[in-house]
Amino acid sequence: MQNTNKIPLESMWNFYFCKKSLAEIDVTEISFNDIAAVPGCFDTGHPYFLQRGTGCYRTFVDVGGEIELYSEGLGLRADIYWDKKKVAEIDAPFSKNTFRFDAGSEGRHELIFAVNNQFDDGKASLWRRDYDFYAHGGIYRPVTIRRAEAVFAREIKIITSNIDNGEVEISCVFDGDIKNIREAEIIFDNSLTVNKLPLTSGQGSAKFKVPAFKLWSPENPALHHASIKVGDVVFERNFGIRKVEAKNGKLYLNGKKLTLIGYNRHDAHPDFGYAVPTAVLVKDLQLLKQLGGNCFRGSHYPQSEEFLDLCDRTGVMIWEESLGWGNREFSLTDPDFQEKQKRETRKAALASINHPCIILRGFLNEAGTHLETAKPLVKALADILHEVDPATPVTFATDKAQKDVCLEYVDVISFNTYPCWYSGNEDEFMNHDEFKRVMDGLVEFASQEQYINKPVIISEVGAEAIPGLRGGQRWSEEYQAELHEALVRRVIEDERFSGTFIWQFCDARTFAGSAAQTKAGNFNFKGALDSHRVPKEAWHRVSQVLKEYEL
Ligand code: ADA
Repeated sequence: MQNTNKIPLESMWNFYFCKKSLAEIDVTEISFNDIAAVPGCFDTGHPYFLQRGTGCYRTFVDVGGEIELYSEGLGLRADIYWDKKKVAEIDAPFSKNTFRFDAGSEGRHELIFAVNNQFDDGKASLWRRDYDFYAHGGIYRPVTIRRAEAVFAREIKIITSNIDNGEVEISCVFDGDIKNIREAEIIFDNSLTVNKLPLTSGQGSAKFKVPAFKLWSPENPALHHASIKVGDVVFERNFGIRKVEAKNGKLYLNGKKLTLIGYNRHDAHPDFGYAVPTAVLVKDLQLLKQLGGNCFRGSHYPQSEEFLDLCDRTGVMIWEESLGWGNREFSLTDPDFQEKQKRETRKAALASINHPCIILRGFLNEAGTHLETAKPLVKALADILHEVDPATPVTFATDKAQKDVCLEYVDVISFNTYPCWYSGNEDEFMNHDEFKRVMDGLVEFASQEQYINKPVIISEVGAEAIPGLRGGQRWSEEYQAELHEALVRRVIEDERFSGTFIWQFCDARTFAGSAAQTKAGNFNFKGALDSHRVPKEAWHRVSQVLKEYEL
């Protein structure tokens, strides 16, 4: 989104909660009796703690004429009202949406977000009650309002085409008053050269060499900037020049073999839900870099613009995926679920297309990919990601291991596996033979001819550790530390692996009574840090192990 014409919005809105569905809400009858922060989740604390219903947020905006309202992400769904009239609906959590509409005459207008967090138990539900992460209600990410320009961008993609000469391909789709527009003028990094991109019906793509280019890498996360002028409107975009390859069974970044060592990270905090403030985002990146880690998997949903910008700037590599978790056949074959998955996967990839930190794109975590009936959707989603972002390898995390029948559609094989936690769970103490048996089995499977050229990642592995519990037995901090150490050593020393994302970065709220293996105390305690980012023994152990290797 360009940075001009932005209308400042309050960070404190009026608020009203009720245990009704969106359909039952009549915004003309709401008496706003409370206040709430935006972004913010209403169910993280008293008096709405873990309540389910509709939180109505209201603010006032001084504007008029055609406007663009950008909602970067909320959950689980919302109806948006302007002066008591519904102007938009959002039916997908974490979905990035822009709405253009006439705000009416210049003056003060009322904006209401009615946000609902009740479960949809239907086949097409994008957040089922058995998902192992808490379905918070709230406006997770920023809401932005701008005065609409005559021309607006549906797509601006800046994709690296040659890392040797800094060449990028810029592809644009503009809309609005484009009938007399024949070209866009592009300036890189405030250089004096004006590059011309021919446009036909608002669309066009061309290759340009970026002057004095620098490659983006974890060690040197160099960023570039493009000002793209179309008519009188200027679109500003940051981007990076980098090349990610999945070939010969390994991952490469800018021609150099990659070993990913990092964590699965929920963009969550017990006090803020999914509306994680900047200070926590920076803290998480600082902790990972201090440890010697180099990546996060954004499990299991699209990441915030802010977090991706920070990862671009700090060189932390990201696996981004659209929202899906353990979806079974009845969803995977449901046309409505398929349409939502395709729509949201495309939308998420397009929204984050210019972030060089994203080195893997995925979808459908632990879906029923052992089923032939899963193939059409898996292929469709992989095709969408390859079409939207041809420069980033595609994967999905499977827990079906040797039974998976959908790996042909992706560039990278990613195994979620829990040796010595879900398998071998009769052992009180870490069973290294069991760990080796499981890992050897995955290597053998992935070394078959049809898979040998695909890189392999251990996308999840871990154990619960109750903070402070000691003794070396299951659920203790030492048990988790021993497992994380065994994993990191195996992944670094075994040529067949290109890396691992340990499950998980920090403890995160889930559900006690769902199919999510009934987690103790409503938390998933597999974090290497507790939910307030205080290290457990496993964090220190991995830090020590990483110092032994020159990654
Ligand atoms: C799965 C899932 C994670 C988490 C993990 C666990 O692999 O992908 O979201 O639920 O298991 O803790 O069991």
